[in-house]
Amino acid sequence: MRVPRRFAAAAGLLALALAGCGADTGTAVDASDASPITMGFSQVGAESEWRVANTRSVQEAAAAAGIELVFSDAQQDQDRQIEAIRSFIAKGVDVIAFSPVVETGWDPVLREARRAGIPVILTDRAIRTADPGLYRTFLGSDFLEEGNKAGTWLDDRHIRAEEPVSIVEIQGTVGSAPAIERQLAFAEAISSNPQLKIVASTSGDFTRAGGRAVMEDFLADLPDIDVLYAHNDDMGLGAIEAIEAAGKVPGRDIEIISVDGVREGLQALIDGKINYIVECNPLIGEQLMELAVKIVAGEQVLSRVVTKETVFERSAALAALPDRRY
Ligand code: GZL
Repeated sequence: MRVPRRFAAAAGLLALALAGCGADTGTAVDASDASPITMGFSQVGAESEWRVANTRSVQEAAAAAGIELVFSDAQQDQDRQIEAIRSFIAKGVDVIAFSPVVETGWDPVLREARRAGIPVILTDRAIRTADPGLYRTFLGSDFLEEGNKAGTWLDDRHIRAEEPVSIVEIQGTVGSAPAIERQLAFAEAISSNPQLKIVASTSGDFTRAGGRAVMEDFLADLPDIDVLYAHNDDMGLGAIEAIEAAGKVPGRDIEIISVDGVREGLQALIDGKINYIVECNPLIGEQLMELAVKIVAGEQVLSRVVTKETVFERSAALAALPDRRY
């Protein structure tokens, strides 16, 4: 029978304690007998190149760490994620990690995990809850900082604008932490410039097809668009298809700001079709596994671990593209 690492760790600690009291347990658990850690991981989906890279990072890091990964793709559906988490609890995994597709609605299932004694790690996206004890740590980007970087760049670029600058925004998945916070911080960053006006904002659900469809509608409905702010490269690239189909020049007729920094986004930046990209780093697999090992071993970890990220203009994109892993 598999001895879950957490029981093996506890048994090992108990054996050590008893030995210290002179009791000869004769059955000290050798930690090397313990099974590898089993992690249940519920992924949002495969909606973008960022997500594909994030999944690959988690899977490769689990293999490298000798962690048994039970992986579930929710296809951007919260009910499927809740179902997956319940299956991990039933399986008796040692730790659960997941990237919540939206911010709310997680308390009941996370309370079930807590009752089962299974620690939970949030990766990539945060949740909104009145009970932060439902998870041990949140490893992911600072989306407010990302939105602030995007807005500050645009504000600096149009600091002396004497005419209104019409901005359209293609948001990520409705209700998701990145969409909420990238929208909030961007609007805040441009709020002191009276010429910068967001004239339309709609969700493209972080997909290329969604970005193209939303941009087609914007182009049909709005006579003058000066800037597009896309919450990820995939939607920005879809929007570029629509802009070109409308006979306009992306990056010149319509300036484009995007988030992520996937290969194709950097290439579009180099080609002058995107003007600025705020990086959002998907390669958090190694950090996730390090956190999981510590938590299962009963060690304390920081409740918030922010991933390191940068920004790209054309020269930085040229330098980064050759070694870009995603
Ligand atoms: C951000 C992540 C977002 C990416 C998108 O951490 O949740 O979801 O920006 C992805 O590309 O779909």
